[in-house]
Amino acid sequence: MSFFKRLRESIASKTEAVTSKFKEGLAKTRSVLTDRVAELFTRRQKIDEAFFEELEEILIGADVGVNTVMELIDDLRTEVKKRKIDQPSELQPILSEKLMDMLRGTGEETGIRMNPDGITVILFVGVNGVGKTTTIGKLAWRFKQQGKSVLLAAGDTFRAGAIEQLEVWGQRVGVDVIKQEAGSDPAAVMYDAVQEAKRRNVDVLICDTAGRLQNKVNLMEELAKIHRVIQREIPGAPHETLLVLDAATGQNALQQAKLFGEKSGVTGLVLTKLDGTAKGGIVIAIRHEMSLPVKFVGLGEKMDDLQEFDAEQFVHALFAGLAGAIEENEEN
Ligand SMILES: Nc1nc2c(ncn2[C@@H]2O[C@H](COP(=O)(O)OP(=O)(O)O)[C@@H](O)[C@H]2O)c(=O)[nH]1
Ligand SMILES: [Mg+2]
Repeated sequence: MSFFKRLRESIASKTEAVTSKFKEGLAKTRSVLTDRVAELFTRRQKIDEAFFEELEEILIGADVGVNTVMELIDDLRTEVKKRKIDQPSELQPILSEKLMDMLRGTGEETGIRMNPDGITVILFVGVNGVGKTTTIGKLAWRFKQQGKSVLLAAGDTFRAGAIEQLEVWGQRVGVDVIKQEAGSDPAAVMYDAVQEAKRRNVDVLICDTAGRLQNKVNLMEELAKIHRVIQREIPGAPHETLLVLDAATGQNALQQAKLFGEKSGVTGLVLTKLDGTAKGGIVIAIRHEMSLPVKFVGLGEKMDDLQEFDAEQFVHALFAGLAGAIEENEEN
């Protein structure tokens, strides 16, 4: 059996596990990344400096990030020397493998870290419009599907319509929302919500927050205060502080990750709007440059459009068909 046949079969068996939604969601990124890589790998007959330069350009163009690309290209150069490879097609599986290594990171647990004895509190942070409220709705739905009881806290008291938006999600999913009037102190809302969560003894409390970046210092102070209130009422909480990033903003998302990640006790990332963007390469940059796990990715606006992140599935969804495309191009 040819090398490509074997590779294709191994990819096929793995991608069976990948939902079609995941692949669909990455379609735009595939068109700027995978298709261009396939074209390069078939057009170029030899691995040389010009080949590496073009590969570099494609990866940077797909928002993989300059630092990450430089490191990746250096690694590939080393492998090419070590394995005495000179055909681009031989490099393709190595590229996939390297990307997977970068995405896997240090192998921290995926999924939500649950409180083994009591209420699990999950706090959502991130700037306006990235998808916090939507992700909370989707996550609440997931927990409900698992038979867990959920309560939501409307901690974005700042943005007009934010409380109502969370309530709409609450109704859709069938969970209650603890709220106060618009403009009230978010820490007070959190206090109320924690009391109510304890009184009802729910499994999960998910807290929304405001994300007004124009007032960075205040935002960080507000988040710290929310943390303190929750911690005081439930020791060990919040069990997760998830930073939501809009993948469609590309390098901006990486900047936000650096800004928040350092200060606000973030334990994991959610990358939204991967559907509809060609900048999916940003996931690789963020994963590589931050020591935070990507917990979920958002692939649409509906209830079931939240996917647990899995490095292997991500790379397979991105590169499924690449080996086949190269082989096909070569046959023609
Ligand atoms: N296509 C797509 N849209 C999303 C996704 N997540 C959120 N959105 C949309 O992004 C907009 C802002 O979301 P919202 O939850 O209000 O952001 P927040 O300000 O951070 O709470 C809304 O129109 C959402 O429907 C996603 O994964 N894919
Ligand atoms: Mg919101």
